[in-house]
Amino acid sequence: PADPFGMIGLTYDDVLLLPGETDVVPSEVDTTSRLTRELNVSIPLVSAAMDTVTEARMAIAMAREGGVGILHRNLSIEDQAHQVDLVKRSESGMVTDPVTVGPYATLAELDDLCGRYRVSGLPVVDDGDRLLGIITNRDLRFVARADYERLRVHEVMTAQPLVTGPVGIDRSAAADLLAQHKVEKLPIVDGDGRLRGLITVKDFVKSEQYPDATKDGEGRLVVGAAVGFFGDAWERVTALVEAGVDALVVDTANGHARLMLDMVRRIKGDPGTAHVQVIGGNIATREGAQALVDAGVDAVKVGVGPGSICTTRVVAGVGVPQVTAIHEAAKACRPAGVPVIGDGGLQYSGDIAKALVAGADTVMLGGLLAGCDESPGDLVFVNGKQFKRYRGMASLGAMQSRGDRRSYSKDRYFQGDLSDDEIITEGIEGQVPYRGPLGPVAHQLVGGLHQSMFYVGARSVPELQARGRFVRITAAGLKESHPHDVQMVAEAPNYSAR
Ligand code: RVP
Repeated sequence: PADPFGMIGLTYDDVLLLPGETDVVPSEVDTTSRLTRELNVSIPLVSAAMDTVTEARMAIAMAREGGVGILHRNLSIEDQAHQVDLVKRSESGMVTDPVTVGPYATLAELDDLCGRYRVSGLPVVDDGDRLLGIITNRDLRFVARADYERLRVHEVMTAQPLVTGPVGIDRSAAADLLAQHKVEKLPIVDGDGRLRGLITVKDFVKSEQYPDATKDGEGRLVVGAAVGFFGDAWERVTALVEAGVDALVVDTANGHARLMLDMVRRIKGDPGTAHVQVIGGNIATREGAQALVDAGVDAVKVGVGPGSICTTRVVAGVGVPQVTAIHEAAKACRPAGVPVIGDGGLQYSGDIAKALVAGADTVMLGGLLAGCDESPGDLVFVNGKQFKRYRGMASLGAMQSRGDRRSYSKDRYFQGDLSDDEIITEGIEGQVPYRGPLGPVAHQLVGGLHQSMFYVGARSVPELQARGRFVRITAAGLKESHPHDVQMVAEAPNYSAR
């Protein structure tokens, strides 16, 4: 080509947003945005499909805050499908397919089930799904642990007649019944006495506590999950869809790959899976985005190499600085009405608005969320300070198999055919400061976005995308942007020096 260097690649630290005329108050802005063609989120944040970031706990917390979590795929198919199940059952107006127990199960088996699904009690049904009773903490309070192997559910449960509701009962009638009878769980039964759902007090409290939660048509939390396209990938797709997943991310380090496009078409074309939203990625060019749009994706995920734990750009010498990558991808996605997810490289809340103005509709976060309580992994203490482990999915730790646990992370980087000692890593293993629960962390991130929108004079995300303008800065400008010439003496909730 005449000009082998083409365009200049810019990233978050290369640009700032221009302040503009405004009559917007930060607290009044609306951060609702499009995750995919058919799914909206009230905060434009997505937690990364990484094994140190998103399992069910994080996905539940993210959806409650109004964003969404993408369950990582470095798990067996059953385990990942179970994670979807945990999120879908976590809370809603009504659980349509509640976990149940049979009358002849032992209390030890019941205890196992409750632990596995993190619930405090279960409806008891016979083989024909007819409701026999309910067994909760209350029934178990005076039973000695030593008797758990011996006693069976029917000996301890609260048996019929129970307070139940009819199929189709509305929210307020259900709340009235729960209050009137001072019970915590309301089984929903049909005319034949068959269990058809369960409504719990906890769900009512939760839905008041999290008014902006991301929910599906049945009031269940929305969740996404990552899949690949090698080996048993189709089995994974169908298991996740069966478990009720709302969005599948066909997840690879190079989304501009023929196999990737085939998988997108297959999911979109199969009557059993076509109703699920499909996100494709990652790409970092306009052509890559166009190929995904043409294959029929419902959102495009952008990012090759910006991740805080990623070494692709040094190991392979490949990538596009993230603001330019998002901007280029949006050129293909915008005209087609396909939302863009800016994945990786965000260091501070201000980067969210920069991503949106560059052309993203949501951003995916790894490092900024890995320090939260809800991310997998224990706290580590180093010199009296608390950290949590955070590693790339292309790090040695994530790509190596352990015991009989196979790594599904290898094929994200097209290295499924390499043995463990041949792996070419493209990521590192590290740690990030412990940040406590997600709630306050999300509050600071979204609060920063509110401030951006106020400065730009935008009441909504589409307005921000339309009005926002960049100024390119130099290294001196970046130095000026950060605190300088002062020693920090107190910790700020949303700033730490890198
Ligand atoms: P960050 O938020 O900057 O920590 O980046 C997270 C993103 O990095 C992920 O969503 C993923 O796209 C990418 N990633 C994950 N693992 C690796 C790697 O090992 N190279 N990169």
